Amino acid sequence: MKFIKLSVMLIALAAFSACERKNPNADHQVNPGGYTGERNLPANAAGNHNGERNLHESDNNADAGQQQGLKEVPRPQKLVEMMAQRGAQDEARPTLRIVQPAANAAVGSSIVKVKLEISGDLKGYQPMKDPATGMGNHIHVILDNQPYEAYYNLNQEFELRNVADGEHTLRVFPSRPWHESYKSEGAFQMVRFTVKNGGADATKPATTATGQTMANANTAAAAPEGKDMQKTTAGAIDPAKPLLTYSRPKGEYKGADADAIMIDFWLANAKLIGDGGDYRVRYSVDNGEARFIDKWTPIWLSGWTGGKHSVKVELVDKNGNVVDNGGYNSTTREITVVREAQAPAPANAAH
Ligand SMILES: [Cu+2]
Repeated sequence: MKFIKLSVMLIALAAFSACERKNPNADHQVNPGGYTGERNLPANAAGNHNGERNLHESDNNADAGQQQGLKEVPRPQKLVEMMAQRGAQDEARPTLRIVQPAANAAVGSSIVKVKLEISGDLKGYQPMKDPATGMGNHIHVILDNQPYEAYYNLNQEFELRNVADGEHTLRVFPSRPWHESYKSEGAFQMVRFTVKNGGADATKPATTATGQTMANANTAAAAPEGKDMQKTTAGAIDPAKPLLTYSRPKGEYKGADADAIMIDFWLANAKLIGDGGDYRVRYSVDNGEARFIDKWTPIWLSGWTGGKHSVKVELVDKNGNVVDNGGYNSTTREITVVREAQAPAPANAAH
């Protein structure tokens, strides 16, 4: 029995590494975030090259009947390499200041201009979009509890457009090109403000989140970055209470980017139990089994099937109760995963 297990393991590992070697595109992906070790992993395939899972299970029936077998995987190698190329940037301790809107400001327009200042120990970190790749360091800007928007050029204001009348919260924190947030003290900032008689168009459809693509990606420098907002108002947030800010995943994941999808969040006023505190982060995908994150670091999950998925991330206490703070500590987002296998076959493809 032991021998059989070992053989299965060795075969699995061999297939796994062969698969990695055969992957000539791995080094040419423009988009980071791709975990190149398990490309094209079928969700329920028996005898697949899912080496890790086979190590722990005597057969493959554990996921039978389930839609997908998500499992935690290490930080994708692509990101490890990018971090090495970035020098000391990932050890930076950036600090943000929200210059505008001022705390408790009343804004008489549906276009709310956001002005930020970055300082702290930056170690070369600077938000900026690389025109060639459309990527770069950026700030995550969050109105109320909507999906974040990416803000690259702090020399220009960012516009939150079509913001509804009423009270709002604005949350910001710096992020890496692959959307992993900086978690040092002072990186996260939040203000509350009110829009009065702003004249937002309530009939305007809510903006669809587009992941990494900004609407004005290719326009001239004169056009400010910005985005139409959904019609929301602030939760009843106590800024002194534990607060989890949902950041990733968001939008659409394609190709190698869908192989390992990152869950990342910002924690204020709360320490997780693995960091010596009292709280846990609970997540579930497609209303499936709840799992826990007990240290404040991003995690990566592989094994996603194509299609839409819901991701729920919550801040809970030791008893598993959601910590109430204006409703922001339990957030569910829908993401879309496009698997390569789903791409329409060329017309002349034999099979
Ligand atoms: Cu981002």
